[in-house]
Amino acid sequence: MRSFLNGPSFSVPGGSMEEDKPLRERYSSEITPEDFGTKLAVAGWLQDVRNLGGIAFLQLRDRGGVLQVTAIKKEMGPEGFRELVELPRESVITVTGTVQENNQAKAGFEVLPSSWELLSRAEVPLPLGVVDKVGADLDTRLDNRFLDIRKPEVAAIFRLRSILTEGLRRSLVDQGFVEVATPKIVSAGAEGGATLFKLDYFGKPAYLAQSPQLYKQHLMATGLDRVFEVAPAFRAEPSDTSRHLAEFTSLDVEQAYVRTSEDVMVTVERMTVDGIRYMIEGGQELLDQLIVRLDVPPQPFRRIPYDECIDMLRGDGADVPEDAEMGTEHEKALGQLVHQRWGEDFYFITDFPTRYKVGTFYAHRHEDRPELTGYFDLGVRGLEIASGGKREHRLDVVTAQMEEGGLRPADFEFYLKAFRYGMPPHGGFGYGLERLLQVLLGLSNIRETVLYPRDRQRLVP
Ligand code: AMO
Repeated sequence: MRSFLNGPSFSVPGGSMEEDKPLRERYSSEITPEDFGTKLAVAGWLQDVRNLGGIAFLQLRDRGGVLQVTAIKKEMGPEGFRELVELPRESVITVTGTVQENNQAKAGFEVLPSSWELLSRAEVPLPLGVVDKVGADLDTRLDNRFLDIRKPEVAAIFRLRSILTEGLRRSLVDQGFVEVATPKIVSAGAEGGATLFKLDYFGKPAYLAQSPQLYKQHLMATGLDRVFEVAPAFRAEPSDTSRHLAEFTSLDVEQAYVRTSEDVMVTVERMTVDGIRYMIEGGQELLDQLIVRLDVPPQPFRRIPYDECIDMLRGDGADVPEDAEMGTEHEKALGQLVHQRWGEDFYFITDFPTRYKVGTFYAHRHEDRPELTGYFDLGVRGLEIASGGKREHRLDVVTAQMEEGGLRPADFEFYLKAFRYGMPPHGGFGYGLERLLQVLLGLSNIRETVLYPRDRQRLVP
């Protein structure tokens, strides 16, 4: 610790009195007028230095914000002053000094240092500026993610993500769900072979889980009755888009004794509304920082049968071929139409035709109209956030649906076994956490919502 009021003192291993001092006693945001006149330790990154010769204004950034350290050459001595003001930007320092009111400083106070210590010297030049006005491209930002996240507006995304996740969790716990953890190294996929990551499991073929689908259904045969999981899901997505990741966080829910998919939609709706309300209440300052205005969506969310969605799109002049499923462009257009027509952003597309869900062997089909499933998607402003519905819980029917989808029931024996000895009717959904955050914060690329995104190009950092 450099102390220039009581003569120089240096860090000695095992050390001096100074060594016992905490590196930080307050975050910048915790300092109040009550602290004026007291001596405190603050710490963080040296964001900027304005050196006027005899006096220098240092901006010290920590998790809570930025505070000003005012260095006066006369008091520090020329050597100590020079050492401090010439430190490279983004070096980490701790400063002990007196807090003093100063209306010229942005925070309304400054710290007059009596000692400081360099904790980590930053190399020059920085691969990414933290306070630069001109934005770097996303790839440079992701390559230097630790620096990127030092920017308060980027950190805000991850703080909001944490609050949102907690809000969603709380809602599910309030609704009687139990949080579970299922394996991510699995023997069979549930969402089609095209996006499976294969791996070698002690000489046997295995896969990274695309979804906890088979396990969450399996758990319906255990009596836990209502389960949820927040965990990574892996998809070898063939193309790079702004809404797909190779590793995303899937919030999965499964509940027993559902009559129809409507019971599941009620859960989705309540969880979504509770989660957003929690984020608005707990994260208003962060939302303001990102200039995002959010309202709790009105309930109930509109339910629009798939066929009606197609009619709406065609009525608007879209070319939706008879035998093709709605594509991304159609989903986006539908989001706009729903907004224009009803001023709503959240809506369910219900009753997906069976022909588009043949791969989804676990979907329950309507008894009276087997050409339709009870499956739904939750759409938000043209982005699919969740999908789910009532499952098929009858062994013979689920086996037949598997075969129809080109799968071998023998590969799913562990799953089917749970259907043989008393499987209650059930339903559930998979919900993309990053997609929800992307749409709520109006981010153009889903990668913005992930600390270290994984896609076809990116395995590092
Ligand atoms: P689905 O495949 O529709 O359904 O996935 C559910 C939700 O997960 C999100 N999602 C993704 N997010 C980012 N990148 C991806 N590559 C990606 N793929 C999916 C979406 C999507 O709506 N087992 C079923 C769910 C169920 O029926 O319970 C399933 O996984 O938000």
